Amino acid sequence: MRQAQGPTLEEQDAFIAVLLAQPSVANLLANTRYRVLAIELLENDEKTGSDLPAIPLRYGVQVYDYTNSRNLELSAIYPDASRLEILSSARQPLPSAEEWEEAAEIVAREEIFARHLLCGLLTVYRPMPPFLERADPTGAVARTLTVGLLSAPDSNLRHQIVAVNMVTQRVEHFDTGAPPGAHADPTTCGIPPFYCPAPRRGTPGQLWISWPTVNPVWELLAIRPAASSGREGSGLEIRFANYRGKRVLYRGHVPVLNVKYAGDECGPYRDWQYEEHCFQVDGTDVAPGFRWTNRTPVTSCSGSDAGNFTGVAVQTTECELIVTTEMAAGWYRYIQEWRFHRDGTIRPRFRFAAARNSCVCKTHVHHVYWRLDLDLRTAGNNRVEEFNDPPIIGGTNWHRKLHEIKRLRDTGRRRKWRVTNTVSGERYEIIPGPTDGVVDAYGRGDLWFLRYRGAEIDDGGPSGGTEVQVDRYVNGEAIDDTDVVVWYGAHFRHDPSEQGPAECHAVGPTLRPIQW
Ligand SMILES: [Cu+2]
Repeated sequence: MRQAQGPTLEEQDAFIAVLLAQPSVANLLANTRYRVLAIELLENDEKTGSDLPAIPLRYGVQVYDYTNSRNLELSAIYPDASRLEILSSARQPLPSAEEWEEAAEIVAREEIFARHLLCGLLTVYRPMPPFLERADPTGAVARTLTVGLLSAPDSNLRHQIVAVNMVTQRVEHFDTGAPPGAHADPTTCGIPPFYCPAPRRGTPGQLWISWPTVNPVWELLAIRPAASSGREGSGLEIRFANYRGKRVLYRGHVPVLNVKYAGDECGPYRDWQYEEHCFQVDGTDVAPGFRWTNRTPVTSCSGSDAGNFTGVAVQTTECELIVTTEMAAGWYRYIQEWRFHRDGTIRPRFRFAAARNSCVCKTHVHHVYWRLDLDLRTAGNNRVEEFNDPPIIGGTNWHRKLHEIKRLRDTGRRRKWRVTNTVSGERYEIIPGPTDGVVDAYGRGDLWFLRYRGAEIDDGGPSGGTEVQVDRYVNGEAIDDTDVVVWYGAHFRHDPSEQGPAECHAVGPTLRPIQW
């Protein structure tokens, strides 16, 4: 185990201070009220052949200027502030923990809530959607965050979601009890919420892991959600994973995560995968955001939203290396795991829970999309084949994928896939999880096989709606015997009449070595 190279949090903060002190920035922010909301890594994923995270690092620092209702993106290559670029826009970055805490304080100052909050008859929580995006005729958006107010069961108070204008510091109520796209009524489902502040987006934390310590079979770089890539983050990210000295996975992550309700009673939502939520991990801190443990971490799947740690738990058993994280998006809780078996099997897993709210009482589907950049031994010379029984092409069970394509799971044909190095013969199978769901129009697809492109590390962002946009990359490029990327979608139907929202069911495929 060793800490990966890169700026520390202190070095990152010092760099932000230098950027803010540049005359061009200082002039724009003079006499304004502003806040640094996030540090995004503006990444170029072009493969260099070296197993080092991209250096130089291009940072996009998101600074929100409340006085002028605008967002300033300061982009610069660390640690050089001289070629700074400034982009001013009406973009609404997601709130940081610090910003949401200010919104909650504004709510607590309201006379009608103050006493009830103090006496515990009301509890604030982070709802969905996280902010309201209402532009005035000039195109400016008054920064407006949402705050949920849960009422104690024995009180006569109303459960509602209010909006807080961060510029005027005024609280807005809704006749329906909630802003458009959400619900708040007396019926709630989920576990009691526990607030724990998430580290700011961009907070560094990555760890090289070799396991077992003696004669390791697995070597990989794990990146905490706060530092993950992609426009919405991509969860607990795995890079440069080698099994017995040979590359399996160049990069594995979750760039897209959606929630879709029947009849759109709430949402649909596109969530984010960089906000870490606390869970219980007892062990030893080995790097910022990484804790080594020999006990199974206790996540919100246990029914408790509280915890003593945010980041990534590293756990080993007799046969597995398991890395686990818990994330939050509004009231949703996501538990993500990567399990690396001694026999070479990789099991990426995702579980779904929620803190108390009214929306999750209604049937909804969680759509989770992994991006798996498999590089079996080498980046190039990889071939994808599909198995069907009964066959769908002639009399043969396996057929090659020649061009980029989207595919569906088909349990009736025991459909599965395999990726092979055409030169040296290493081979992994991709076996769908038995409960990875049936795609609907909103979910778009189950698997996509694409030609690797360095600019395609997420889906490029939503287009009009919130749906995954991987289809935009399917444009007929040849994929046989090249560098291939697999996207894998799972669709988990959450029906509260069949199971409580706190029950956690795992979805995800199995990647198994056949020849190594
Ligand atoms: Cu759910």
